[in-house]
Amino acid sequence: MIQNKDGIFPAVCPLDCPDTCGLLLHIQDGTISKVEGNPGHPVTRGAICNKVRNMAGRVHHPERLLYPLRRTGPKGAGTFERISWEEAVAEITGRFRQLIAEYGAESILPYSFYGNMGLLSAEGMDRRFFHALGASGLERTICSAAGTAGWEYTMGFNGGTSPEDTVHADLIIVWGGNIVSTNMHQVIYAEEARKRGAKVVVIDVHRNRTARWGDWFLPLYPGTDAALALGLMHILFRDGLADEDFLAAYTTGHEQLREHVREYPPGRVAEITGLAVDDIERLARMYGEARAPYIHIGNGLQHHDNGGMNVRTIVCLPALVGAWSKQGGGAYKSNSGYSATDAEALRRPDLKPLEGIRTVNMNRIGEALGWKENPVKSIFVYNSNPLVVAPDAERVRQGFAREDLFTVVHDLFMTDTARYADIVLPATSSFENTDLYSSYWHHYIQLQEPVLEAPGECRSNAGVFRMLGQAMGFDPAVFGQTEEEMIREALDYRDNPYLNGVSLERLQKERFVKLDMAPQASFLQSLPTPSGRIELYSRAMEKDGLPPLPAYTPLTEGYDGVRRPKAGADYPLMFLSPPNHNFLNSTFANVERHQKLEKRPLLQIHPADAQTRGITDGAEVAVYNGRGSISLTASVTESMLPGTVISQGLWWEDEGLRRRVNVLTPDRLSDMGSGATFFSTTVEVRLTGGQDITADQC
Ligand SMILES: Nc1nc2c(c(=O)[nH]1)N[C@H]1C(S)=C(S)[C@@H](COP(=O)(O)OP(=O)(O)OC[C@H]3O[C@@H](n4cnc5c(=O)[nH]c(N)nc54)[C@H](O)[C@@H]3O)O[C@H]1N2
Ligand SMILES: Nc1nc2c(c(=O)[nH]1)N[C@H]1C(S)=C(S)[C@@H](COP(=O)(O)OP(=O)(O)OC[C@H]3O[C@@H](n4cnc5c(=O)[nH]c(N)nc54)[C@H](O)[C@@H]3O)O[C@H]1N2
Ligand code: SF4
Ligand SMILES: [Mo]
Repeated sequence: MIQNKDGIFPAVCPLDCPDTCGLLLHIQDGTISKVEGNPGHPVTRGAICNKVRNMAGRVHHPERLLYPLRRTGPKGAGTFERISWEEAVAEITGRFRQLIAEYGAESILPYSFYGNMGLLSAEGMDRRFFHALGASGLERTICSAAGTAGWEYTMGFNGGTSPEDTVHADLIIVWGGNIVSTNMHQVIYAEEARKRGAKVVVIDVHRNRTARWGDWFLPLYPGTDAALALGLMHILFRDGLADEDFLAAYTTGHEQLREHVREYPPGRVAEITGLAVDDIERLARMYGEARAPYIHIGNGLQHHDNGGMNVRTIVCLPALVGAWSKQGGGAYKSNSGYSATDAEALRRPDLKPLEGIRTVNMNRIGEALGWKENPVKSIFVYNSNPLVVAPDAERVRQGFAREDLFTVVHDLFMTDTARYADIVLPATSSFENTDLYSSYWHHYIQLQEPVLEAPGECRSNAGVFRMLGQAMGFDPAVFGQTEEEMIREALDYRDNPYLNGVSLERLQKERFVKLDMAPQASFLQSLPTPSGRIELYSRAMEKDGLPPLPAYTPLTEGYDGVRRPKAGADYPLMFLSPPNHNFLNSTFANVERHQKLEKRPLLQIHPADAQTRGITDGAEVAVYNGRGSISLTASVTESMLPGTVISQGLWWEDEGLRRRVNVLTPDRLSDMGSGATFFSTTVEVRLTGGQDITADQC
């Protein structure tokens, strides 16, 4: 029950961020007066980011949706009328029944991601509902699926070095991650390591905040990371810096790898990556001579055509030098494996009425909404804002504009996506619910209990799908479960020894409970790869039609086979669009305070590229390719490599302003894991003199 009183209450940050902070909410007269980091939380230690310090501005935003709405105007216009929950539920279940009778249940598609990371909000009643309905499945691969596949082929288990241990590393390589903005508590641990003498190396495609903080920044061309990792291996083997005992004890295929990396001498790697030979040599020596080198693998290098192989290749490095057996050494891409709960109990895939129900890849949503055969006739969006976050965004918008598509959007705000809905449902904020949170980085499980009264008629995801399940007449034993019952079932998971001792009772008392990390000590002895070892050579990859050894494959769009767009190409600039500091994906992009901090959507461009186009700092530019065009403000800066441009942050379209970066990004899938390839794209840029242009003019 809601405490409904003033005071200071523990809470959990619900956002899709590795740090999953423990918070303290100061509540006065039923509203949040202050948000601070919980000083008692062993990882948060009282520090939180600026985004969430301003969280009250989001939770109590005047534009929060409060009532169910029905569309009254054209799709996209944002005109709605208030309806009751009874009407909304009757309309949704009525339309679903009709569609099932006419087109089959697969014509209905859920679309969700981790707008709220709570297990019950993201993977609970919602999954049960769509399973029981027999709806199409969704491949939720928009974030880090490519890298997860690459990591798992190599390591088997979806987990690596423990965050707290990284204070013992003496070399920290931040590779394709902007952790100053995206994983601030790793920066705090790295600072502790630095005090003990560690060096921080940052490998990225532009001088981001993290590069400015690190000791040594190595700028390379997008999508060339695997070549660099292969070059480092070449030098490690060549110079006798490999740990032969470790290789013999814990890996497969090191002899084949040794032969293979002969093809990647520093000169060739320099040509591919744009780095200097001396820098490649120096980095290899630093890595080979470090006592406990640690690599943080970010998302930047995963959002590419070759994203899976980038991670697969980089994660061979710790094995080469035996870093896994040194405290603080090793690598991290995700630590989700340690905190895995009982997904089957929670999501109940057994409720599906049929085998072989089709799945739709969330990166291909634009295309899927255009399918003529077995068309998608209804889409139910929650925990996500696909019009802004999904690639090839203009095609996505066209799909959502289809008159015959019955669209439901459950959100806290009238997002760009919600404007296209037939029915909009108001969502609670996470602080109004009971939910369970695990981190994909640290090892603490946390419980959120409601500390705020839900405003208006807002309902949680669990509440909405429980109600819809009951209205559809689905099994009351499944759709009548309380949050507490679901949490208990999720935690009661014998297959994961790390969950040992984590219970609802303890969470209610202690708020955050550390996983039992004892099994990690024998991590190397029991890797769940086919061989039980780190697979430098992977037969599983071979079987799946992939190169069995780590490899460098150039990006596909417009490239010349090495790394540059082809000479004379229509779209000669590589375009990157990673997150910004003050938004969380597209969350906060509608909050004025956060907008002001980001000022405006920029296009960062190297002076040489700006000059040849007559572009000066602050000029309005059109950025375009075959998919569409957006308008940004140029920021001419040496932080970029020539031939690459970047726009950070997922801004909303917001009444016709054309600044959604995903208009330009491809919906191709990555080499493995069916992941997103947002950053493997090319564009051209030109001055607009403040005038808007249409896609046809490009
Ligand atoms: N402030 C803030 N924090 C966030 C988010 C946010 O939107 N804002 N989003 C959250 C989410 S969902 C995620 S997945 C994480 C993502 O956070 P990170 O793991 O930090 O990943 P990105 O920010 O996508 O990219 C990191 C860096 O990789 C660079 N990059 C792009 N291509 C390449 C390449 O080919 N090679 C190399 N070496 N670098 C490349 C990008 O330019 C960027 O500087 O952050 C989470 N935290
Ligand atoms: N160009 C480009 N595109 C990208 C990326 C990039 O780096 N570049 N990053 C990609 C990555 S890594 C990710 S993870 C995705 C993220 O994509 P999304 O998961 O769509 O993330 P958000 O944009 O934050 O949208 C989350 C939505 O969920 C809503 N929400 C929050 N809590 C709740 C709740 O309890 N219930 C309901 N019903 N709704 C809620 C929020 O208000 C918000 O509108 O974007 C991807 N898109
Ligand atoms: S967004 Fe990340 S750093 Fe900020 S409070 Fe939430 S979990 Fe902590
Ligand atoms: Mo993500």
